[in-house]
Amino acid sequence: MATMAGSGYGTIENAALLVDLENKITWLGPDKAIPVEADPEQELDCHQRWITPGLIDCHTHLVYAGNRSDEFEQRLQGISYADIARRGGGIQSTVRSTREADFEMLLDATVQRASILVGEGVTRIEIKSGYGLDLDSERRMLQVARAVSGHLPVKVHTTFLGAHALPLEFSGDPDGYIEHICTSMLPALAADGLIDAVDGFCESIGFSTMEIERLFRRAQQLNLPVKLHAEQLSNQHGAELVARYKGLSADHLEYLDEPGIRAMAAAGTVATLLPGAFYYLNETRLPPIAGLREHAVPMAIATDHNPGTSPVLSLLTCMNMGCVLFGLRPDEALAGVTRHAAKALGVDHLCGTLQPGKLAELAIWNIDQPVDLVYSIGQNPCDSTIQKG
Ligand code: DI6
Ligand code: FE
Repeated sequence: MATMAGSGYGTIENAALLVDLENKITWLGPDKAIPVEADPEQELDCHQRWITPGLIDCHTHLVYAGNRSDEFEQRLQGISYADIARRGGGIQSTVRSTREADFEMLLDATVQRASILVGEGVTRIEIKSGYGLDLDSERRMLQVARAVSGHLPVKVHTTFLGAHALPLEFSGDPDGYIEHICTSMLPALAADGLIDAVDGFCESIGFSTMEIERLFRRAQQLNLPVKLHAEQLSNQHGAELVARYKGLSADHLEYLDEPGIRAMAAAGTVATLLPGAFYYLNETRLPPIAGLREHAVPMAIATDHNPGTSPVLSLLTCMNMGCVLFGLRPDEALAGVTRHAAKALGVDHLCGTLQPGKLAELAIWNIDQPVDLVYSIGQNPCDSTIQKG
């Protein structure tokens, strides 16, 4: 068992784990040391497989309609992501398709995508809105995200990403759109209980730090935690901003600088690395891994699954990319999709490591050692997951 508690993998050989009827871990250790008074109602023999915490994909845009493979082809011909966005493609293209899609179509597509992640050991997923950009469409996206856990053994955390792009109705008026988000969309969707956290796209082709700060102030009034797409394509000092609001995470971070790292370290904000987007955009600027390590900023890894910059549906592949492209150690990659991903969702007191008192959200693997999880691409060593008992 790799408990992922403490440093390294937290390995226990020939491990056993006791779970109560509320799906809480009550004890774990070497099987020879199982307390004599334990008299389990049900036993599951994992036959020498490895057990890890269930994997957590803490940054996804799983709900959307349409297809953007044509843009992939254009990028391969040398047109940049930012240029495609300026020509009305990019996020706007997915907004058009998503607004037209009804609840059932979106739910079908989302459950299909989520089931691929779950089949690779994922037991929790964060899902963002942000392809609706009007109240009804954003609500539908969040309702779809919430409905996923009724179809699969996975827990879903919903994030409101109304500040993803400027909808055409507000063309040339970002202030008006932020105002609309703050006075209408955000409070209404929060009142519907559809928002676990608030996110934004802080970028020259997204929203400025001043605009994002207005959003964060409103989120704070509503007691909603914040996170941010920051320093992906340029350094906008978004990481410092989200750290000032004690944000859960700053995500992407290729252009993060030293003050940003220090601010995140002081605030306890997780650095969520998204190597899938780095890979698909052929980015060459690496996130400052050495600086993040030096300042002990917890690093999570997520798929950022979306139809534009990261159409990858494999968290294991992203762990491999985190190692090969970003230079993470395999144990850091596994911590990035367990302990640190749980912290990025604000649920590290509940899951992300195997420890007494935490939930028994487990992944069971056909591997010889934990490094096998990141070693190969395209093999799926997941035997099964346990979620909700
Ligand atoms: N950064 C990203 O990588 C995605 N959103 C964002 O803010 C891209 C979303 C898309 O291209 O559809
Ligand atoms: Fe994203």
